Amino acid sequence: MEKMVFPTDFLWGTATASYQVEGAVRDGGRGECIWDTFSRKPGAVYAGENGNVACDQYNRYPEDAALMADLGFKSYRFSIAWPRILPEGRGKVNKEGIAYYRRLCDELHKNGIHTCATIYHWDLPQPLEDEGGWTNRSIVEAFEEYAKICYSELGDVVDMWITINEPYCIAYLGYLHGVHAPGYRDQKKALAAAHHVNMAHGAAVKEYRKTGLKAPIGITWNPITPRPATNKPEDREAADFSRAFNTEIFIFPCLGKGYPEILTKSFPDLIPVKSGDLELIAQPVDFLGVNFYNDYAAAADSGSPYKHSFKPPWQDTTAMDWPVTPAGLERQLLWLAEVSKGVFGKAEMPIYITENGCACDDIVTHKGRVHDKERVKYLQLHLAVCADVIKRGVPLKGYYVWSLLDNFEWAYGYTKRFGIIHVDFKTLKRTPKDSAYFLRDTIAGYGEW
Ligand code: GCO
Repeated sequence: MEKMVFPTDFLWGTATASYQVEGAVRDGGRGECIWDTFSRKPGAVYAGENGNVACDQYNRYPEDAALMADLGFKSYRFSIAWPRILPEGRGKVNKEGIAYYRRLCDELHKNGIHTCATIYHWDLPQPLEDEGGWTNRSIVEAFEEYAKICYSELGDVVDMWITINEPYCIAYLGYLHGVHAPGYRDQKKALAAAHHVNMAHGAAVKEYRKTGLKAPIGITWNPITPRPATNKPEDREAADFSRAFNTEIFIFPCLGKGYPEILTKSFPDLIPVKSGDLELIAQPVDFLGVNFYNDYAAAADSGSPYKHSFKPPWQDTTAMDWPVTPAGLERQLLWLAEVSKGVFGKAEMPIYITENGCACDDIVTHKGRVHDKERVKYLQLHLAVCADVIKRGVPLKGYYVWSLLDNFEWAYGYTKRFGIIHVDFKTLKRTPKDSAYFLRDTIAGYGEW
């Protein structure tokens, strides 16, 4: 069996997000967010579930930090809840919120764990959504104000910053497909949101540079880079369009390449760019974050304005019915390394996988074990790709498994388990799964596939 070999300084981490794990939504001075509202909307979330309790990490973070340390993880990617810091979205800072994240970071450091903070992972304060949320250009200044408070209050305990998690999901799941909060299905809103999310990222990085803080700052995308379903020209065109509409609209402006012409021609005037916007967006970052779960094949489909992507029938799927496509990760990392080469004058742009993992129908046995063999296999396949592309010169510097814990999987509620640690949502008991022990051994240098 071939051993997995990674650089000795490769950053191994686990990832979560505030609304998905913290709970305590009415404690510590936290304000309402759009997911509190969306969860109350009939039919929006499975069985009306919500993040009110989630994994109660707000109170149980010492136990979770100790679990990470026992498994040998070096970093923890969490997100800061905007409504804990600014309950009204702007204005009065909630000191209890600051205190929580300082406690969390201190506990992680006590366990020898590096802190990676995502400033925004979808829990927008409801008062800001009431003003139009990401469709209102004023959100850029609001996010800038919020980010500046994070830097000033937490800059001494955060070792790595991510401005925004998955602009695609914020703009398209929230305002185009309507399956995430706030739940609109409106192309004009979605494209305006896309632009304002890009601007907010740039504004936050620009302010960060003024602080003199030394920790690296970057952004996390979930690139969609489907392969053509066949070698027919129309399928190749469909794959190119899908990549432009779903991915390059977010990545290219941040890398200083502006919006792809195929989009500005397809949607004239729907991306509300004003003078200076593109310069603001293209602030130099220190790394790029990639969340990868799977990719698809794309085929021409005149019925779909966004072109048609689908799962070839022969591919395995996870409990989310997402295909298992490690070759897609290879294609995506090679593509991103290529498009980011030389950007901002950097010889290489470090890349981190800031999320990768899968949902499985996990069962705790009578002996208190979870034999999640499908997840171990998924991780083996995708880590094998990581080890391979590093050897081929891709500047991949770290890997965060999604997720540390089973948690609130947005519209699916608690029905989809992504954790390497099982959570009994009645008792909140944590049980490491076989995949946690597989990763422990891989981090220690004994992983195999
Ligand atoms: C995302 C989010 C996570 C999800 C995970 C599984 O990437 O969509 O960052 O919050 O829970 O991806 O869907």
